[in-house]
Amino acid sequence: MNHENILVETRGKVGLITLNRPKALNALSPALMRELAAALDAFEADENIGAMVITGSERAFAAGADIKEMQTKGYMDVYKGDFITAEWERVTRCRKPVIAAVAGVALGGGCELAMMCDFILAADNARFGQPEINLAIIPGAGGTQRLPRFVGKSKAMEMCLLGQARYMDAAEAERCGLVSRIVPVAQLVDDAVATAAKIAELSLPIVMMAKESVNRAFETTLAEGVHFERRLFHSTFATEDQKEGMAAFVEKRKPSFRQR
Ligand code: DAK
Repeated sequence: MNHENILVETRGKVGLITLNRPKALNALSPALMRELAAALDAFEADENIGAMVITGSERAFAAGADIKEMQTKGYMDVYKGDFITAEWERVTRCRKPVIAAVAGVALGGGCELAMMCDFILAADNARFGQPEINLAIIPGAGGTQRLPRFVGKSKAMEMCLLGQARYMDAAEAERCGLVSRIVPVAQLVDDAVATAAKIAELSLPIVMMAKESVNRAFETTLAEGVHFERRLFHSTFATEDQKEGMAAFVEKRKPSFRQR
């Protein structure tokens, strides 16, 4: 499929999506989000893909939703049209792992898109922020909800209330758990793809169960979450891959998973 706002490639078992609107610092237009959703659909359906990476340029992961496209919209436009909601939520519905590889700015919707992914690898030049308040709007793609879960109430509140006056650099983002690791900017994409490739070597159904179980932690009580994990854990013993994984360990060989 031809895309105008993203680049899509396959590296081994990894699907790599690069946001590509350089003149607008990868501002997230409805057209871009539609293309991103379509690319994710295709990778989700592709049996040869085990994990995905979303990245941007060295200057910008994404500078937010496209302000120029939003500028003239009225309440009835965004409410009745359910403003770009379906495409934005596509990332959160992926069952295969999705890694955000963030270099440069991840602002507003860009920060929110990164947080929708399963984890964030940050380049050493990454900067995160929720500047919506400076436009007299509030975060609209989960920023007020996901950010506190990552960084706690104080930092999230400060970022959402101070906007442009309170961006977070990569070191702080790693310190407070927003990103899993910092990588030199020149190595970011290769590192993210190598990380995704390691996941893609594993048993996909088991990877999907692990992802589902971690995500349940954000939606439920501890007791319910542990119960959910236990049920999934038990079900891993119904898979051929569990037999293979344990046999390979005992026989001191590399497992050959059949994804079943
Ligand atoms: N939208 C449109 N264009 C943008 C943009 C954006 N968000 N960010 C940058 N650009 C454009 C600039 O207008 C400029 O275009 P030209 O003037 O050259 O035509 C070009 O990118 C380069 O930007 P600058 O000249 O400003 O570059 P600088 O290096 O000086 O500054 C910057 C970089 C990232 C600090 C600055 O551009 C900036 O502050 N950008 C705006 C950041 C921002 O306010 N982001 C939040 C946007 S609101 C929702 C989902 C999501 C959202 C809402 C609802 N639903 C599902 C309901 C999200 C909302 C937002 O993200």
